Amino acid sequence: MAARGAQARIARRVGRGVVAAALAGCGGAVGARGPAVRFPEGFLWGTATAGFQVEMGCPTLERDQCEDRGSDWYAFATSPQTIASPTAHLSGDPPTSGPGQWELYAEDFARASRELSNDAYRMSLEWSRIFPEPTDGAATTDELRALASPAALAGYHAMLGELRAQGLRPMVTLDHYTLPSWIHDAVGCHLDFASCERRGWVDRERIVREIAKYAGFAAAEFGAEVDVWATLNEPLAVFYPGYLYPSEERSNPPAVLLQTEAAKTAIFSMIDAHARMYDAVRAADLVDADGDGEAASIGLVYNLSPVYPKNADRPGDVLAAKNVRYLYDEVFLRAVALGELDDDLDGDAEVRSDLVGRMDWLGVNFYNRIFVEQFLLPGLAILPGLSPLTTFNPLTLEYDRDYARGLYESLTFAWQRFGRPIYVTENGSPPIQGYPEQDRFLIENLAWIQRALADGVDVRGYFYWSLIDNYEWNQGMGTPFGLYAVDPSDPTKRRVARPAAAVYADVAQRNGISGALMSRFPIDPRS
Ligand code: IFM
Repeated sequence: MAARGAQARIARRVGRGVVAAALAGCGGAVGARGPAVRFPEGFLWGTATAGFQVEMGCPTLERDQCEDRGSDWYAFATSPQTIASPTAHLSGDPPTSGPGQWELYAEDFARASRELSNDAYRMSLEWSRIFPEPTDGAATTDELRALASPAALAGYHAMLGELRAQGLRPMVTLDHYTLPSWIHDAVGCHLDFASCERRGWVDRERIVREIAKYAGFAAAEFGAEVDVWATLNEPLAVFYPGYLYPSEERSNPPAVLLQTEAAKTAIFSMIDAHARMYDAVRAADLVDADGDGEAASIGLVYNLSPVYPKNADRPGDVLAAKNVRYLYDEVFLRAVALGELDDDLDGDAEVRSDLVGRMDWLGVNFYNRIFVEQFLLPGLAILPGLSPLTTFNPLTLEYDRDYARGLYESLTFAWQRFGRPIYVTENGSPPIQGYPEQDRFLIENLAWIQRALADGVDVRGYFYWSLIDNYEWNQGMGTPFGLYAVDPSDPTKRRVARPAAAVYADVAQRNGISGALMSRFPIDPRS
């Protein structure tokens, strides 16, 4: 994405005064004085969503026009067997109670553009919506097009066209957790992991081949509308709650416990998938949609959480933190960013040439830091190759959600270690007990990004998670992250701005944090 000039930013924002009236509590009239904290010219401001979480629940569209029931997540979240399973940790909320963005996208994008003064938007395509049937036999784009759902293609073209019409640069995630059921039998694998047949990320050869085809097809189909592509979202949140420790905090199909070999296979499948998706998008997206001279900029979205020992005086905890840090922050990113693959997780990696040079940017998602304790069954820790997967006790793993400095730590770590431009692709807090207040969280995190920028980290943009309340995976509609609240039981799916929306609008409009906001949320980002 090219940096925009100041004039373009000002011109685009003329007439977008919708939030001004709401800013009394945020520092007075926009433009009355410059921001106390400024972001670089051309810094992108956006929000992030994912298809499965926002598309379904349309107020007036026929169900079969709105709903995509073809994904593993749909099957996992709606099957009576998984809902009843204590190890699936499902809320029981149907994904069809979502905010209905498949129908309401135009008003959502208008909100992001006009009310929030955003200039970018992160969304995802649903693989199972585009390809409801297997693609195994198809080789060419034409053969794939014959299998693609015309309604899905038309729907995504309409969304992308609307984003661009609203002045929002699309960042498109190709795979945000969900897989088509024809490649992953979420229910069967949850109930009987040893003998299920469609094994998703564990069927390494098949999934890498098919997801690369899908990525190439999407890039050919939507390349004239999209330049910024993310291959996968948060691989860690796929293999960890999928194959090691599903929990109430997060489960992911197949949600099986301590399947370390499968977890390893899933990690290496996703590493291969990223590289092959990168190649496929690079080959297929030849159109420079935003005129910056680059047809495709391809990255990966990764969730980083600084990891600390629960008790720094206990050698077991210190070792557990070291291993978890290695597993969480190093194994995957080292492979996709540097091409260095540690294929037995022993800490030694070898360069694999077909992985090198396949990350144009890194998306950092930041929500919390983690405290870990040593694993209470020490025998497992000494099995060769398994120690990073098992040397901590998930039951005592603790999340600290009120630690904005962790974003700074994550950004500096990623920059120093991998040296790629960074977008903060997700960061947010739901306005519920146990989480920091949304507006304070936002400002504190932005202040720490500012410090990272001042220290030379190449951060190019920020995407708040999320624009609207949406389907929070196994937690269903009960963990609402939106800047706009959506009541799932309201048939109109009306969006209602939360106070943090005005705060974010103020920041985006100024391209900085006002003195008033800095003093309302007094923090010392230098601490
Ligand atoms: O809702 C999720 C999103 O899908 C991935 N990152 C974390 C968010 C909040 O839990």
